[in-house]
Amino acid sequence: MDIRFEPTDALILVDIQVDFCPGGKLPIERGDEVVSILNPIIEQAEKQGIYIFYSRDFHPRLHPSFKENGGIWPTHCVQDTEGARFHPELKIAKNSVIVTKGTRFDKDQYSAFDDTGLAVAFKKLDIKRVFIGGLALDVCVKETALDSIKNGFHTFLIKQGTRPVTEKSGEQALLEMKNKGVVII
Ligand code: VGL
Ligand code: ZN
Repeated sequence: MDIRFEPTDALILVDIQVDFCPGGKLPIERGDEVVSILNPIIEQAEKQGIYIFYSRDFHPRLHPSFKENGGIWPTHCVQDTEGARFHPELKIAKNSVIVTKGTRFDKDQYSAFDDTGLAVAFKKLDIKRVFIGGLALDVCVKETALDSIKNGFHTFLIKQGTRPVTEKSGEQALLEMKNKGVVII
């Protein structure tokens, strides 16, 4: 895919971490395939000097989203474990900014915009368009894209660069995003 970025664009790579890939603690089927699809886009963005934001799920052991703590997910992306690292082949660009989320003890944060201040940073940088890929389509990618729309950014989903937890909710997520104004590319 060839994206011609503009100076007021941002690229967000959502949660491309070891635990969300095959062999990880909350594996998404073929989740690792997004890396080879997104790396050339990251290179293009880097070449054009666009800011590239990498979100990471970074949970304390006591996180409320874990089944062992009454939540719905297997324990995953625990702070400072191997599973919380970015996929080893993911290109980390020169212009990269890391957005850490999921660190709170009182609630989960699926969206990279949820209580991170990211929208404020984007407004300061005069970001107008936001391109999004990563994991998982039906959870954190969806919520990030919907928050991006809510914050007034022209929002694009890089469809080939994302994978769902389940096929069915992935389809639903695409529909919901489209209905709310996300452009699927
Ligand atoms: C995610 C489930 C739990 C995600 C994070 O990044 O999509 N999914 N925590
Ligand atoms: Zn999580």
